[in-house]
Amino acid sequence: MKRVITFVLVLMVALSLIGCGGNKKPADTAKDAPKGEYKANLKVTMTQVATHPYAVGAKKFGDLVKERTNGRIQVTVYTDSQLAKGEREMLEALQQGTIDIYVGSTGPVGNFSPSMLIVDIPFLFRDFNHVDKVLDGSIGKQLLADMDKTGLKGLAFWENGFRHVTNNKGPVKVPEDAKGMKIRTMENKAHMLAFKTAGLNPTPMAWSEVYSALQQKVIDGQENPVAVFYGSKLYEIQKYFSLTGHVYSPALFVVSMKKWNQIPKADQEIIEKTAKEVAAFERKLNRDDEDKKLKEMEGKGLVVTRDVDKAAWQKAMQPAFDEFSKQFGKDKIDAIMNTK
Ligand code: EAX
Repeated sequence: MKRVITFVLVLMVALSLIGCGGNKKPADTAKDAPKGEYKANLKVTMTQVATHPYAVGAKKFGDLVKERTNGRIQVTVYTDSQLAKGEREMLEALQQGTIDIYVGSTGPVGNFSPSMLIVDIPFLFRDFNHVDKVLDGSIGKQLLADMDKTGLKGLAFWENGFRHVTNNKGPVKVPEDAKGMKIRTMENKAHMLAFKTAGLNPTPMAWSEVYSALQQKVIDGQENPVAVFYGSKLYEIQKYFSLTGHVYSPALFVVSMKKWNQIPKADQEIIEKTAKEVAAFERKLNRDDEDKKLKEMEGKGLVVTRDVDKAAWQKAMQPAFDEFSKQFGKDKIDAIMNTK
């Protein structure tokens, strides 16, 4: 009997030691926390104003995630480049884990995840239908997956839009009308080469510096979709808007991988599903009132050139298209261009 009691006591002590020194992760690792315990307030950064589709979409995302996590995960949207002066700096902050979420253009993303640069090649996308087929299909899925190794978790393609040239010198129909113009571009190699081959003088700059650079005539023009130009009131300091549509600029909903890895799996699924769901809402919002915004700005004195010679712009930017087709490979370019 004595031996049995001793055996049971030894067994109990042994088991309790395994419990302490075992390899069980501490319960307080957020990822392991039971779904009901994880709480966070995710900071969203963007260059755009509160009325831009990025911000309206981000607010909708926040409302849905809060509702779907019973208030455990809140979202705060920081517009107007409050958290960093430009999109490249914002993406660097996500890599460091100091900002949680980025909503912005793919423009600078190619500097972090090289395969993403393909979407910024001039005259690659035909129209919005073509855009949606490519970005919501296997090509878009792979471009997002390629980002994982860069410390950036790309969850969904939102929309910036077709980019158009604006300037202060005169109406622009063909590239010769803009010859030598100092045009602000994003920090994007494809855009810079495209404008160089078209005879302009590309000047990369953070978005938050553009308004004053135009005002002080450090640059003659810039290029952006209607909603960006309208939201930042560039019609106050830019007289001519030419519907060149030279590049389709996707936007991205990106989470810092450092933050992503702290979020429990079930909450990650809610966040990813919601970001993808809001993509359709944000793209529609961006597309629906482009004409209305243009007409409103014409009423304020903006001169809109609608009969741009797009073929001339495409021909002038062809060397840039050819250069990047070589870099990415004809098969990848054809896979996008042949998507019906
Ligand atoms: O993402 O910097 C740019 O020109 C972008 O189009 C803008 O920040 C919106």
